Amino acid sequence: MQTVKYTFQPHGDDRGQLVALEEMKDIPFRIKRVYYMYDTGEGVVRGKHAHKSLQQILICIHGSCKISLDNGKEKKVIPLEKPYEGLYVSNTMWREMFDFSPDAVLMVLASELYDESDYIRDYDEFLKYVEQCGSEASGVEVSD
Ligand code: T46
Repeated sequence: MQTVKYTFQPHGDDRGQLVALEEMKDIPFRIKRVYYMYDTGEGVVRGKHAHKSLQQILICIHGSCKISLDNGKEKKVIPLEKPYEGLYVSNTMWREMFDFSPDAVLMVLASELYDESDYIRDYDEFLKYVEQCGSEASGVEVSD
């Protein structure tokens, strides 16, 4: 299973670093929403769901965490530990976020507004959904 991790271009000078992200340029979709999580407790696992159509880029802008992605057939764990790296998460990926460092701030750029009806929270339902969708799943093209 292939995953897409972006390395963004930091604009560094003697004052420090700055990363700028523009929709449809650095980010492969129009950004409709930004949210972030912090103060995540030790041992906490977040996520545990997939989406019907939401695409996202996850950036751990401070500290570190791990993301587990599962396409229904294979699973992969991707560490996020650099503020200039972004992990693309397509809709039909079961995702879990875990192993947060105490100082971790995980920021998410999302292609849609918040919509509870877009969530698939039951794993068996997710497996049925990916089976039905097959190659129709939308998002960034990745080949094995
Ligand atoms: C995802 C992963 C990576 C809102 O009111 N608006 C929002 O935009 C979001 C994202 C959440 N909420 C509320 C809903 C819940 O009462 O915030 C609370 C926590 O949300 P949730 O339990 O869904 O958080 P995570 O960390 O399990 O999942 C989130 C996103 O919801 C999800 O889309 O892909 O991060």
